[in-house]
Amino acid sequence: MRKKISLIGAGQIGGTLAHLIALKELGDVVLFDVAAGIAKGKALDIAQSSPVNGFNVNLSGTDNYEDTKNSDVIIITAGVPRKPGMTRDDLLGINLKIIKQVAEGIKKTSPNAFVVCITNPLDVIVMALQKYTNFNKNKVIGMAGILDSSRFIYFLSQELNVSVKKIQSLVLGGHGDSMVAMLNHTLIDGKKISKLVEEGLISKERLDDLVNRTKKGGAEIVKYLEKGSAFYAPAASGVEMAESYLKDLKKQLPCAAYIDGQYGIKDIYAGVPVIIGKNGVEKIIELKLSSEEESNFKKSIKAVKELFDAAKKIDPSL
Ligand code: TXD
Repeated sequence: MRKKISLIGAGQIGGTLAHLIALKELGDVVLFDVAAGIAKGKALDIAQSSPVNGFNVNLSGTDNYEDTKNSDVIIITAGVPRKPGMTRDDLLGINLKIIKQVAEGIKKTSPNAFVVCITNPLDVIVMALQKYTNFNKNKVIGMAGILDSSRFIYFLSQELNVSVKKIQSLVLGGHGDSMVAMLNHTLIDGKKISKLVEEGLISKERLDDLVNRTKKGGAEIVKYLEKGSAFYAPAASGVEMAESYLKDLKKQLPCAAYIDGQYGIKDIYAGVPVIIGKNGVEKIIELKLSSEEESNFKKSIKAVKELFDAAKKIDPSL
C-alpha cells in the first residue's frame, strides 16, 4: 500500500515538494491549498510528467481537508513568505492565524501523521502547531536546520573548493539571525575547521563572513527574487525529513524539535540534532558544545522564547 503524503500549501515550496516526492516515488501526493486551482493545476502538471520520468504515484489537488485524511506524512507550507526588507519574525501575526486553521483541518483527519512544518517564523509556528493539534510532540517537527546547515556547507565548499560531500557541519538554535553554526562540529574532509584556520587556509574573519551569510541566506534570495523567498533548498530539506520517517532511515538531522530537558532547555521547539525514524523524532542528540557554541545556543533559544511570548500575546490560548 503506497504511503499518503499531504502538502498543505501548494505554493513555491509546496509545488517543489510535490515534484521531488513524485520523482522519488515516496508516496501518493495530495496538494492542498485555499487556492484550489493552484493545487489542482500543479498536481495535474506534475502527474503529466510521469511518463517522462517513469514515476508511479498518484497526485491530486484540493481545498477540502477530507481529501487529505489518513495521511502518513503532512508537510505544511501554508502561509505568506517574506517580502524584501521583512524579517522572518514579521510574518508571525498572519502565519499564526493560518497555522491555527491548518491545525483545525488536520487534527481530526490525520491524527497519526508525521507533520513537518516549514512555515515561518518556523520555531514558533511549529510550536503553535503542536499545541493547536495536540499531536504527540515526537510527531510534529520543523524544517530549518537542514536548510541552514546546507547553506553553510555550500558556502564552505565554494570557499575552500572542496566537494559538499566531504564537508560536515550543522546549524542549530532558532531559524533566525541568532542561528548557531557549530564550528566545533564542522569537518572539512575529516579535519576540524579550526585546523584549517590555524593552517591559514581560511581566516577567522572569512569564516565569520560565511556564518553571517548563512544567517542572511534567506534574505539574500528574497532580495534577488523580489517576490517570494527560497523554495528549492527548503523543499529538498523537507523531503529529507519525510523520507527518513517513511523509510525508517534513522538519519541524524538538525531540525526544530520539542526540547524537554536536553541541553538544559525545557518546553520549547528549536533546532537540535534529532534521529528521525518510523516513530518520528526518536531521539535528541546532545552534542558536547564548546563554551562559545553553548552561549550562542542559549542566546538563540532566548530569541525563540521571546518570539513565542509575542505569539502568546496574539493568541493567549497558546
Ligand atoms: O527554512 C524555512 N522553514 C523557510 C520557510 C524557508 C523558506 C520559506 N519559508 C516559509 O515557508 C515562508 O516564509 C512561508 O511562510 C512558507 C511558504 O513559502 P512559499 O514560498 O511556499 O510561499 P507561497 O509560494 O506564497 O505559498 C504559500 C501557499 C500559497 O499558495 C497560499 O495560497 C497558501 O500557502 N495558503 C494556505 N494554504 C492553506 N490554508 C491556508 N489558510 C492558507 N493561506 C495561504
